Amino acid sequence: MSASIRGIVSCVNHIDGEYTIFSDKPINIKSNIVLELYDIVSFDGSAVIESGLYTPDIVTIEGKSSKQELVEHISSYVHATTESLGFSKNKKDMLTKLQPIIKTEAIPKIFNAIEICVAEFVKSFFSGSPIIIRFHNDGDGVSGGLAVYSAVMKLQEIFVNKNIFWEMQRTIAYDLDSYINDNLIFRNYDGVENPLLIIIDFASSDSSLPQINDIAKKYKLIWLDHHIYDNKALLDSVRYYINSWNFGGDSNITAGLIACIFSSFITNVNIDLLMNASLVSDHSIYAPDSAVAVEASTVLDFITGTRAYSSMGIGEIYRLVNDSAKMHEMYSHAENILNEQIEMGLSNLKIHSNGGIRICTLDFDKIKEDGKDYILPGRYSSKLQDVISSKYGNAVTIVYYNRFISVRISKAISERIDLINMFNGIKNSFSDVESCGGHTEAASIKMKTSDKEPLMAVLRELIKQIQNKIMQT
Ligand SMILES: [Mn+2]
Repeated sequence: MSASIRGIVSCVNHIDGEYTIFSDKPINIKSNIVLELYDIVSFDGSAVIESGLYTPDIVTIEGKSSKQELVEHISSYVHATTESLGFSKNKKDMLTKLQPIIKTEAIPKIFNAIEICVAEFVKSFFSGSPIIIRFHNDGDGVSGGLAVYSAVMKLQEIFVNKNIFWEMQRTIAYDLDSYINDNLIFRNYDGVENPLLIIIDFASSDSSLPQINDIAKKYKLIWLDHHIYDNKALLDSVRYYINSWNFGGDSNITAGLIACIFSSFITNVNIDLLMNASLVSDHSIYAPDSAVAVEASTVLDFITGTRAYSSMGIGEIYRLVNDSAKMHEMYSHAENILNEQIEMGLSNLKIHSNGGIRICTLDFDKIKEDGKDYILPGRYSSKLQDVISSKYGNAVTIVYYNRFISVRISKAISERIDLINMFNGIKNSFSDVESCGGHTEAASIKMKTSDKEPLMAVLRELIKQIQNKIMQT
């Protein structure tokens, strides 16, 4: 019995019959008998594989512990582990690095709030709790996802939490589908720590609100974002909501940057590249003038916004980012496709010029070639708008496809056009419009069907109203 391990069940995976047992450290086991949370168990540990899943021949239940006792065990273990990983030094180093670049009072405040989130994250991680990480599918969101991924890789060197799930979010809302999916996963577990959901770079919108409120009530939610969203009710209900705006910052402090700060407590691997890619990708004023960062941002934007790469998992993207030869290759591939598609778009544009401001429309079907990689229409609209406005100054770009009308407006004229208000008016007078959303510079309308005629009617009305707004001012 010399190799006997005695510990307390800290997490139960009901579906797979797998358990995290906390002795002097966490261990994953598969048990032949059903265990419950807080059971004190013992088993022969002579063949324990440090990082994997261990299947002892016999597991014996010796009694029951209390939540309090287990929490104390875990917290002293977490304390020792974070010391050995050098959390406080890492925090200081990152702060010293960022302060000369991002000179705002918001940064130290964000650091302090993030520190609390990291402590929660590490506690969940080592107790074996399930963790879902959802990141937006663009350069900023995926940079943040990758930063958290590198932190997870670091922690996995100590203990392999087998219950980590990565989801690339293809909508800007924490929608019902995501909510149902997360609940189904979390329902399979019982743990000393509540299951944890991490949201990066999306969901600060009214359509997320019911789902967010409910998930925050039942589970632990860490939410890193930089989209302006002023809703007091939400701020009260979500404890770990780190949005740059709520700390006296603005969208220039990107979600990817916040996620990099989060990860920097745990590891500094590749943080600079990811941070810079995030800043470049979201046009932050803090973006460095660096070719490597532009390359990384272009590649990350491309693979997250192109249908052909939609099956790439976070691990695969992580390996790509760490392979500079592959990155160069992917960059020229992305540049070729983007340029080709922008060219095609420019030659198929319809221009409704007005008061020196161009209103450009494009039928996305015109640039979609069968069998070719093509960038997702929403992302494409933004790129096209960038090119048009750099050529002709302030502009409005409208791309339509299937059931969607996607509108991009130059910042300087966005306020007087007041897109969201205009969209709501259109929605009220056209019964074929299903929904609309976005913000003053980028928004879209969704139709109820993919019939072309109702969409064209809405499009004509939209052009007319935008023209009127431009004429008025
Ligand atoms: Mn972002």
